[in-house]
Parts: sequence; structure tokens; C-alpha cells
Amino acid sequence: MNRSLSIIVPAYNEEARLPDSLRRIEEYVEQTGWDFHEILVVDDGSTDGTFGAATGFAAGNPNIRVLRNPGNRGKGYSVRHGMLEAKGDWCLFTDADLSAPIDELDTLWKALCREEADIAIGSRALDRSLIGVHQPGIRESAGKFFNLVMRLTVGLQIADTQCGFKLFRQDVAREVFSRQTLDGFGFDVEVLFVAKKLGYRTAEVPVRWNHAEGSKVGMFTGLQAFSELAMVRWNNLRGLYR
Ligand SMILES: Nc1nc2c(ncn2[C@@H]2O[C@H](COP(=O)(O)OP(=O)(O)O)[C@@H](O)[C@H]2O)c(=O)[nH]1
Ligand SMILES: [Mg+2]
Repeated sequence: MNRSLSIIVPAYNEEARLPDSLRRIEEYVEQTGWDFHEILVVDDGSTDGTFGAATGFAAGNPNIRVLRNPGNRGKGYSVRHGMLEAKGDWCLFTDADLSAPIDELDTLWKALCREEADIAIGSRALDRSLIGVHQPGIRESAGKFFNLVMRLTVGLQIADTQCGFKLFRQDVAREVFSRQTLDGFGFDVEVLFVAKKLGYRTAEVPVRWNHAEGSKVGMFTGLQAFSELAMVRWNNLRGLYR
């Protein structure tokens, strides 16, 4: 089996935490012995020094590529941008704050093999004892409510669609992300819905997780994610995902 890996890191105003995260990802991947790996940082129109921090880190390191969105388009746009540029046979996306520690890739990989799945997604809902630092109470409650609304509108039997740590086989990523229309935080639901519709198998896997201070999810992007649930349903009725 081919062992090449792409890691996509969407980054919006991540100047402060990006270099340390990239260092940790590099260290981890080096010792796990993939035949080829690349890290794709997608700068989402950051207004801080994210682009400079990323290109500075990438200088002299051919494994790191820095992509740039035309402006601040959202996490969904950023992850799609990276996924469609990725060259690895296996494509992981992870939040820049590494809330799911990068070595949990092992956990996703093993689950993928064990369950013969096409996609493995990290989950904070299946084993809550794995959560070290919790999100603020209001965010956790909003997350649970989001999952309830997701089940009622979109109907996926998934306990946590929103964890920013998901692994795809490359051909599956290409097929699914090329159909993705949503640019905000609703994109996770959309890609998982499209994957199911296309007959791909998703394994939901408990992972260790720690909330990191400095979340950029505000009231607007939070509410936008709810409205994007309606868009998934509407797009499906319009036949957009066929
Ligand atoms: N909030 C936000 N995050 C973005 C955007 N574009 C890319 N991201 C990235 O999406 C990931 C998740 O963001 P984060 O603030 O850690 O979310 P949280 O942990 O769920 O509160 C990070 O890697 C961000 O840099 C955007 O427009 N808004
Ligand atoms: Mg975070």
C-alpha cells in the first residue's frame, strides 16, 4: 500500500500558534516514516502575520506548501482549497491549534484499516473522557444543539461532525470536495453527507482533544453554520450532489 500523506492546515489569523503547530506536525510525521508527506497551510485572508509565519517556516523545507485564498472565505473554502491541491494518497485536515494532537492520526489510520472505511473522522462525542480541556460551557451546549439540528435536517447518524480532524483517501477527497459548496463551518456536514450519498464509508473515531484558547468562531460564523445545514438539504433537493 502506498504511504503518502498530505496534511491540510486551514489558517485564519494563526500567526501566534502556527509555527509551533507546524514544528510538531513535522516532528511527528518524520518519525512515523511515510514515504512522502506534505503540509499545506491555507492562509484564509489573514490580517495578521500568518502568511509570513507560514512562508518563513516553509523556507528551505520542500515538504511545506503555503496556499493563499483570495480573501477571508471561511474554513470550508480553505479546507477544500487544500484538499483539491493535495498530492498524498491520504489527506488529513487538522485545525491549526492541534486541539486533536497530531499523533491521533495513528488512531484514525488504524480505524480506517480496521473498519475498511474511506474516511475516518475524529470525534469528541463518543468517549468524552478523552477531552482534557473542555470548551466553554456555552460552546459545548451550542455544539450539542447543532448536532441535534443536523440530525433533524440532514439526517447523518454521526455524533460529532464538527471536530477539525478528518482523514480521507485521496480519490474520495477529490470526489467529495469538488461537490462541496459551503465555505463556512457547515462544510463538514456537507462533505460527510455527500460522501454518504456517493456510497463511501465513514468511521467515527474517538480522539483525544483539548480546547485551545483563541478560538476565532464568533456569533456570526456560529449562526452561519446553522443556516448552512438548511443549504445542505436544499442543495440535495436541487440535485446538486449527484
Ligand atoms: N474562525 C475561523 N477559522 C478559520 C477561518 N478560516 C480558516 N479557519 C481555521 O479553522 C480552524 C478552526 O478554527 P478555531 O478558531 O480553532 O475553531 P474552534 O476551535 O472550533 O473554536 C483554525 O485552523 C482556523 O485558523 C475563518 O474564516 N474563521
Ligand atoms: Mg480551535
